[in-house]
Amino acid sequence: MASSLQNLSDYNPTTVPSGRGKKFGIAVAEWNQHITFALRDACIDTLIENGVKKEDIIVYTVPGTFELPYIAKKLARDNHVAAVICIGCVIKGETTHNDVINHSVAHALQDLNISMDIPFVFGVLTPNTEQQAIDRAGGQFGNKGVEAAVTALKMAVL
Ligand code: DLZ
Repeated sequence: MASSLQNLSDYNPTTVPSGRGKKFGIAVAEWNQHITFALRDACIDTLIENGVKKEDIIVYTVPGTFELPYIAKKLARDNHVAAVICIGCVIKGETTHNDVINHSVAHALQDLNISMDIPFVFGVLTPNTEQQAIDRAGGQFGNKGVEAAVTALKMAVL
């Protein structure tokens, strides 16, 4: 379903496992930080709302979305986390950089999902326009950071 047909911030709390006692990692890109930091903050709030202690959320920041898989792997290796949430925003521009970054990051994170023992969540926005990103970072279609946190909480108990 397109995110324009559902609100990314809507979830049924009764279907979300508690994160009490668990640690979570968040890797966030600085590029488009007016978007990514809004996703990060909503992600943190949602984890806390669902029982995770603030001190059990480890946040690493990297320059761009392309760097997310490297730091996500390091975060998983160096900390006893139940899941790593990767947050970025690659906006389509005049060149094909967005295709290159989005595909490589998606593949790298999927490889980590298969090769490591914890889940890695794809919290990367891939919009065609900045407005589409704003709409999904706390705007009219909610906040993808909430969706990413809920996904991590659900995956962490599987
Ligand atoms: C270079 C670049 C460009 C053009 N656009 C974005 C973007 O929209 N979002 C993002 O997260 N990062 C972008 N980057 C930076 C790359 O992710 C990466 O940081 C650099 O290519 C250095 O490896």
